[in-house]
Amino acid sequence: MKSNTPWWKSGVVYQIYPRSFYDSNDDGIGDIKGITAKLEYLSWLGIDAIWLSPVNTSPMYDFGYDISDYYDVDDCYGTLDDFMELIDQAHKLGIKIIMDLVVNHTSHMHKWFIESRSSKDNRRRDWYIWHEGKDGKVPNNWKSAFGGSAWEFDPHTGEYYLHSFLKEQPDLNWRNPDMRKSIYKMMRFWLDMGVDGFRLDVVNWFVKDKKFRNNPFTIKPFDPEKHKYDRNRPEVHDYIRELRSVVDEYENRMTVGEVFTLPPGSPVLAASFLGNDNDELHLTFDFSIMYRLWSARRFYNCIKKWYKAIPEGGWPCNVLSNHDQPRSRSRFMGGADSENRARVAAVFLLTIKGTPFLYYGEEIGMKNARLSRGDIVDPLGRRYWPVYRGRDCSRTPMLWNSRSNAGFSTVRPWLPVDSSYKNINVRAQMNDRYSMLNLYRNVLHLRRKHKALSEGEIFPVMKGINGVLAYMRVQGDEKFFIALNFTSKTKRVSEDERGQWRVMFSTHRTKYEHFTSLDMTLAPYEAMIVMRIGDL
Ligand code: ISL
Ligand code: CA
Repeated sequence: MKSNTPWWKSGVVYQIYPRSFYDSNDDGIGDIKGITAKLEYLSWLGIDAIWLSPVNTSPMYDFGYDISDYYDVDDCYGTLDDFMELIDQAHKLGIKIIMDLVVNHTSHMHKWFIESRSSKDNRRRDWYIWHEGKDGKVPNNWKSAFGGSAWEFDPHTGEYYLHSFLKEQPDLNWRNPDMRKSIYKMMRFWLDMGVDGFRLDVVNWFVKDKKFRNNPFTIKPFDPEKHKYDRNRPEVHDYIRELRSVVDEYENRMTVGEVFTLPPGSPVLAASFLGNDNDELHLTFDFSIMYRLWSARRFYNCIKKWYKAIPEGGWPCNVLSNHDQPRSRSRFMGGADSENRARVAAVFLLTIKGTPFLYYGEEIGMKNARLSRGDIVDPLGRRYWPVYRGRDCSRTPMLWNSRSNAGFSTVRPWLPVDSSYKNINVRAQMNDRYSMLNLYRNVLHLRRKHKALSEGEIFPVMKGINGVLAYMRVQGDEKFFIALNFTSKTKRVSEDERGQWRVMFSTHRTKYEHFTSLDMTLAPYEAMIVMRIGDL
């Protein structure tokens, strides 16, 4: 029977940072052909969709998050033909392709901005956010996320333009209808080509206060203000509804929004972009878990708040790592326990309710690379070193095998390969049934086979007190019990549910072991998935 559930609810998305996945032409930079070459691997792994960080033409001040041509692919990644070939080959394997839509800002080298800054009466002047100075100074106290004022003076016309990030990333003016029309036209270009959807970069920052009021001032490292007026303005929702209607001209497409807030994260804000009755984005990221330390109780509280915030008809989405944060394996710490923790986290991510997003390398337990100042290319790391080392440590090349450069490239890669590659790599882990990689693969395949694990309702059983998290996933006749021991001690699990249960996956015991009640002892850091197979 074909299920009516859309693919983005039951599927698993795998994020690729294209620069670092696989280099097909030996220039040290990952590229589109490299991704196509590794599709077989991803299909073997069992993912359903790929989200590509930006591949559009860019001067790379922010490694692609500064786009100078929305209609083309950057030379360092290949050609438009390579991209079409990637879509084709991926679709043949049943894998969807999601593009990054970076439309809060463009590159300062985008032709729209070049026109906009050319004169005050240019037809594209108002496509960006221009303002005159105040008493010879910046218009207000808004700060760039990457440091300093968010305003840059442009001597040519004597006004300031707004940039929420680098000065090489001027913010677009979403209040301008012609600008929006051009964005929608560009989206249709990619949707017509067969792209399955978009990840919207900083979607909650698109609209700024009309009156340009000062933000209330509070002192926090890297972020010395509350973003009351330059982010999260209510009008943004009107534009997101408009954008959604463009995507809805096509079948089966998906949008996922990056709703960026500082720690502790905000599930309520993230959920607000799901709209009423599904009229805004299909999915949004809540980063609360990424900001939490390792703890069953904290993880439980995050998902509880997240689920509670999701509107009727909405669907959660869960993520442990991305290209902006330290890799989860390293964040969980735990020294010698870090691999065990990463395994528990993997089973958690793949069995809680919501669409999981994996970050390349997470499936082999990749760690943050140790980099020195000379290696750093991220503008954030260069600016704040050594207080903040930037994002390069989680963007290093994928570890494919134990050969030189971990099989990523035959020449020196753009960022160093992490020194752990002799032990942590795809090739070695494919051959080891008990590896992290095979854990991911097994659980991904189990999810595919049993819809309760992907689409089912979730019912908490043990809420993380005492280090154990346990829950049921239920759909139709299918019922699964998942138990996760977040600690290095054995733990007893006991739930009054008689019946015949069978172990479908465990980090510690053999598959198909049977239970007649849910009364069991978990080994340290054991994660297990059991299925109800009948009455007693
Ligand atoms: O990465 C950050 C600091 O660790 C965040 O402040 C980041 O700026 C925020 O997550 C927004 O990120 C997105 O937009 C940025 C880009 O640099 C990020 O890579 C992207 O994910 C500007 O486009
Ligand atoms: Ca290359």
